[in-house]
Amino acid sequence: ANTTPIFIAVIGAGGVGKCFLSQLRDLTIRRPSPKLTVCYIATSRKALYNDDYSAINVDGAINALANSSKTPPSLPDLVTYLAKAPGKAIIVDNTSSQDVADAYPTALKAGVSVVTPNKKAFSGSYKLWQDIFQAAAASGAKVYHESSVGAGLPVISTLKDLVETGDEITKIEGVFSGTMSFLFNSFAPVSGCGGKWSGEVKKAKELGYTEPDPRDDLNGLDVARKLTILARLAGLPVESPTSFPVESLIPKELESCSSGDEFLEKLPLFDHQMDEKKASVGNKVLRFVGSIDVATKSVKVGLQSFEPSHPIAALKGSDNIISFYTKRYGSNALIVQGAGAGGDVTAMGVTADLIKVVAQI
Ligand code: NHO
Repeated sequence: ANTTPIFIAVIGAGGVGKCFLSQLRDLTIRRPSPKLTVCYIATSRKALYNDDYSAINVDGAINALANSSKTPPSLPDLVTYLAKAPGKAIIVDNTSSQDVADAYPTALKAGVSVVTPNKKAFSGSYKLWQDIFQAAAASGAKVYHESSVGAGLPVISTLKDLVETGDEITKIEGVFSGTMSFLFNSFAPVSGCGGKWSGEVKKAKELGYTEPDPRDDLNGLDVARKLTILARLAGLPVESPTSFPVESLIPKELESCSSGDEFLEKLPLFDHQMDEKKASVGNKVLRFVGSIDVATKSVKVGLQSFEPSHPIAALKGSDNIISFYTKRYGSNALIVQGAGAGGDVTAMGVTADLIKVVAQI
């Protein structure tokens, strides 16, 4: 067996990061591996690491972080630290930071692998996407990002398997946002009248479904990012998540709110706008969907109305549904469905990716 030590650096210990650390601790108890060492854990303000790469106790890491007097080094310094480790290294990026995402090419070039639920790197500029995969190909370092779409659901791995085995993707469509799924399933349920829009948005935030700032879900950008990632994997060189039509559900008047909290406070004043949209579709129900048509190279994100009997209308909770239409699968889609947001299911995708990378490096 390969006994080369592997050093793990965890960046970000918020909703997803905490769940990931707890899964990592359970993993090392279930499958003790002398070769895995967590040598770095950081939030945006604090860091835990030892210059000699000795292990950090994952169990008490959150408390130790709060009490740590160390601040995180710059990203280039972190990459240098990891590249000099006496073994292979993996960065687990549990932040939503563009700066961390921008550092992936440097890390990968230096032979440091990356595992992440952060969508920013894969849905930013097409150049960053190319830089990431070229750097990985050149050094042999791995980059896995299953939870960047559909949390722990096997969406990216399924799409990669379809493409790599020679199937042809014709269309991908579905509900890609756990937050939007939850919001519309409770605001416009198939039966009953549903709650107030602003109240449901607050609830989604409290349940940990939303992005750190809920406006990143409501403006459609979160779904646009996910579609950008899937379209690129399906072979379309989509330039950015703003290069196709995306419908925003943020009232015009609230576009300039300076914080997510201010936005949530003022949202109740605009509940009537969503009530009007809901009433305008009669017996059908509103859902927020995304689609990629590979032949026509068209990607779009927004509201659509569905018959109550449609599988998209019948989704529950914060579930996602993703249908892959391909040459092999014919007119019956390959469908992936289940919980699409939340700390534990998102962290599961990250932990599973980490296990895959550890097995390959
Ligand atoms: P938090 O709770 O804000 O935590 C972020 C952590 O990163 C904090 O500890 C912060 O200090 C640290 N941090 C930020 N910048 C840093 C920097 N430069 N250096 C060091 N540390 C830094 O965020 P979450 O909720 O834990 O999310 C973490 C990542 O997972 C984000 O990239 C998010 O997009 C991604 N993610 C989350 C979810 C989810 O359910 N929470 C999902 C997927 C990916 O499938 C989920 C999803 O798509 C949710 C979506 N809103 C939906 O479908 O409704």
